[in-house]
Amino acid sequence: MPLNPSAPLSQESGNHASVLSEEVREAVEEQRPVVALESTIIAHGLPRPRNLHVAQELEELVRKAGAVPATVAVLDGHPHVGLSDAQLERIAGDPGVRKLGHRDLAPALALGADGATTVSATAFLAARAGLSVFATGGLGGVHREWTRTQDESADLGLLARTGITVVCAGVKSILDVPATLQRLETLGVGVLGYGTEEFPGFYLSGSGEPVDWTVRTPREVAAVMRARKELGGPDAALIIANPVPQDEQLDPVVHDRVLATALEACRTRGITGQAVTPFLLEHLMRETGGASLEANLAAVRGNVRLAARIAVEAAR
Ligand code: PSU
Ligand code: MN
Repeated sequence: MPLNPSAPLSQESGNHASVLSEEVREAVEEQRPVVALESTIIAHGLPRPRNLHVAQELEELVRKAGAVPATVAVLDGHPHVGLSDAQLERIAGDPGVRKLGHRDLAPALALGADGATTVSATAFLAARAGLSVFATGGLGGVHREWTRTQDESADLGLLARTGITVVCAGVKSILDVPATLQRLETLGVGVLGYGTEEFPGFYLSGSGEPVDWTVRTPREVAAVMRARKELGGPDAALIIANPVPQDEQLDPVVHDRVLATALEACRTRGITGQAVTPFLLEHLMRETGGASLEANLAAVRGNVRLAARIAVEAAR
């Protein structure tokens, strides 16, 4: 094994090009708890310079809970699992960093690009690096305009064939939540409500949609992960849907009003493709005077804390 953490490292199950930080590599080898963190939320989901502070804070939350943080990103065409402080600063500070879904990884590697990884690309790289727990804010999903745009996040298809546990506050409420839940069912992706019988609503504690299964402790989540392993599958993700605390959610009335104007602005300005989600998040942040950002951050913090506790429990 090369000791230089910046040298590309082949993983046991093939010639995966991912560079694991030394800390992450050791933790994986020793089967200690590790939590994967995505970087698109840092580069494209939060305003600079607060995004860097958040990225650092999230890593700190993982450490405090006794796990190793592994933020995932592509730098100079190398997929990194676990970033140094300087690498995290690059992802947070450079406006030229691209947004990479899993289909973008091969071109980004071949062309030596820098990129932040979405849920789909992060789950792909994290699972291949041997990680089993991942935390984010809200997943991508089926957009409300789907009949016109056919916009469904690549997150769903990738999660359907990647056996990783993803802690999130549901799917972003800018989406068609019932349609997304239906797609997750069709795709065979497991959904567990954490301490709730209602699927969370990202900025809101609840979406109004029920979940079929409820778990209440990290130990219960770890037991589900173990049962899935014993069964030998299915090879789909397990979503732990963890609501933002009620006293930190966005005011539902404000949410509904501002969301309507955001969707309208997206339509009239002809925003499409990868730009849609960052546009909507940014619009909501501006029009709520920053309140949506605070709710988003509260959700992410809660998810990262819970993911670390699950990773600790799963590593026992
Ligand atoms: N969660 C957040 N903020 C974000 C995202 C998630 O709180 O910015 C990102 C994730 O990286 C997710 C992506 O994968 O949004 C979905 O983008 P799209 O809808 O274009 O697939
Ligand atoms: Mn999309």
